[in-house]
Amino acid sequence: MKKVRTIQTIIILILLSAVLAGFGPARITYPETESLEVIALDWRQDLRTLRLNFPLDPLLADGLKVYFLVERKYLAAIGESGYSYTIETSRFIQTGEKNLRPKADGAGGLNGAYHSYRELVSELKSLAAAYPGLARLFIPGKSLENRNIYALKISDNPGLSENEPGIAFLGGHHAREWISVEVPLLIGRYLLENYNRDARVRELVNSAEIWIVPLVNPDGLEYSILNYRLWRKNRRLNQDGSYGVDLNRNYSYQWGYDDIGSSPEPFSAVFRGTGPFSEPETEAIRNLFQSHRISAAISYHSFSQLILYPWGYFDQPSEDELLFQSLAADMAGLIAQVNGRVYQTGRAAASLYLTNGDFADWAFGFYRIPAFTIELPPVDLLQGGFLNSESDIEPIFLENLPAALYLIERAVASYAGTGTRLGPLLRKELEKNRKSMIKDRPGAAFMGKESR
Ligand code: 0X9
Ligand code: CA
Ligand code: ZN
Repeated sequence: MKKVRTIQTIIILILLSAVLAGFGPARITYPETESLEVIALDWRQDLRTLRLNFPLDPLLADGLKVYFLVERKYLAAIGESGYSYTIETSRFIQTGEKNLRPKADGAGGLNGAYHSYRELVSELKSLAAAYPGLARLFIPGKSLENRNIYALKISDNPGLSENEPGIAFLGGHHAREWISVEVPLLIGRYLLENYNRDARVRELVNSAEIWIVPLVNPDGLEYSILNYRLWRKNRRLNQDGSYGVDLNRNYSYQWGYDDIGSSPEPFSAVFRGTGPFSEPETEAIRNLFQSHRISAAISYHSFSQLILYPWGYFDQPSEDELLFQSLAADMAGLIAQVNGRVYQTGRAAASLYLTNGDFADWAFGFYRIPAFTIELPPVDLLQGGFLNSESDIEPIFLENLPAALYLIERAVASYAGTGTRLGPLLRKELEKNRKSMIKDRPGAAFMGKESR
C-alpha cells in the first residue's frame, strides 16, 4: 500500500515537472524583500514530515530532486531536522526583471494572452467606456496590497438599481487559476458586444443586472505571474511569517466548521484566515452582495470539469438539492453540446471534497440563492492541471457561455419582482419536491446572525 502511494507520488511529481517545464525556471523571479531561497531535496527522503513542519512551497520536480521555495530563516531548522538540501536559488532567480514584466500595452508578456491585474483593469475600463449605456464599473473593495477589486455591472440603465434580479459571475479566487479570470470577463464582453445584434442577449441584459467580478484575488494573481506560478492564496503576511489566506475558505457561513479541507494553520495552502471575512478581498464580495440584490451566482475555478453546488462543508443535501441537481444537469448538458467536454455535476462535499468557508456555501447559506462553483478544464493533472494554454481560453469560454446565459434566463424567469433583497427565488417551482427531501436546515440558526 505504502509502495503504491510512493509510486503515485513519484508519478505526480514527474507529471508536475513535465507540465512546469513549459514555464521554465528562467521565468521566475522573487522580490528580494521576502528573502526566499529555492532548495532542492532528494525525493527519496520522506518529505511529508518536512512539509508539515515548515512553510514550503513545492516548485517543481526534476530527476531525483524536488525544489521548494522557502524563506531563508527556516533553512537552519530544516538542516537541524536532519534533512539534507542544496540551495539552488541562483538557478531560478533571474536578475534584471525588465523583460519579465507583462508589456505595458497589455499584449503578451509573461502571462501570454491571460490577463494580469493591469491588463484586466484596462480591459474593464475600456468596456465600461465603450458601452456607457450598458455597463458601469464598481469597486466594492480593495485587496490587501491596495489593488482595486472590480465589479462590472451590465444592464440597461446600469447607473440605476432597478427591480431586476442580479446574477454574479466571479473568478480569480485562486491565484494560479488564470482561466477562471478569463471566462467571466469574456462573458461580460460577449453580453456587451452582442446586445445590439442578438435579441436574446438584449432581453437578458434588459431584464437582469449582471455582475462580472473576474478577479477576487488580484495580489495573488500578480504573484503567480511574476513570482511563483502555482501560488493559490492571497498575499496576507501571517503571524508565523508565512504568506496567504485561502480566500475560498474565508467566507463566514460555517467558517471553520471543522479542519477537513480548511486549516487553522497559516502556512497551509487552505488556511482559512484568523476569522470569517478577515480578508479585504472576501469583504469586498460581501459588500457587493450586501449593497445589491443578487439572485444567482457562479464562482469559476479550475481545474476538474465540475459543476458543484452546496453543501460543501458537510455531506448532506440542502433543502434545494433537487433544484441544484436540475440546474447543474441542464448547465452540464449545454456545456457538453459546445465542444463535447463533459462536466460532472454534484454536491461539492461529495463530488470533490469537504471544505468549509467557501463562496458557494456562503452565498446559498446566507442569501439562499442558487450558487455554483464551476471547475473549468482540464479534467485532470495529466491534461495540464492549472496550466491551460493560451489557445484554451476561447473554447473554454465558448462552452461556458450557454450555461451562463441559461442561469441568467432562469433567474429572470423566476424573479418575483418584489424588490426585496432576497425575494422568492428559483426555488418556488420545486416547492412540492421539497417535502420529500430530508429535513435539512443547518443554516436556520445562522440566518440573519451575520452582521449586515
Ligand atoms: O477547493 C476549492 O476552493 C475549490 N477547488 S480548487 O481546486 N479550484 O481550489 C472547490 C471548492 C468547492 N467546495 C467544496 N468542495 N466544498
Ligand atoms: Ca437594468
Ligand atoms: Zn480554485
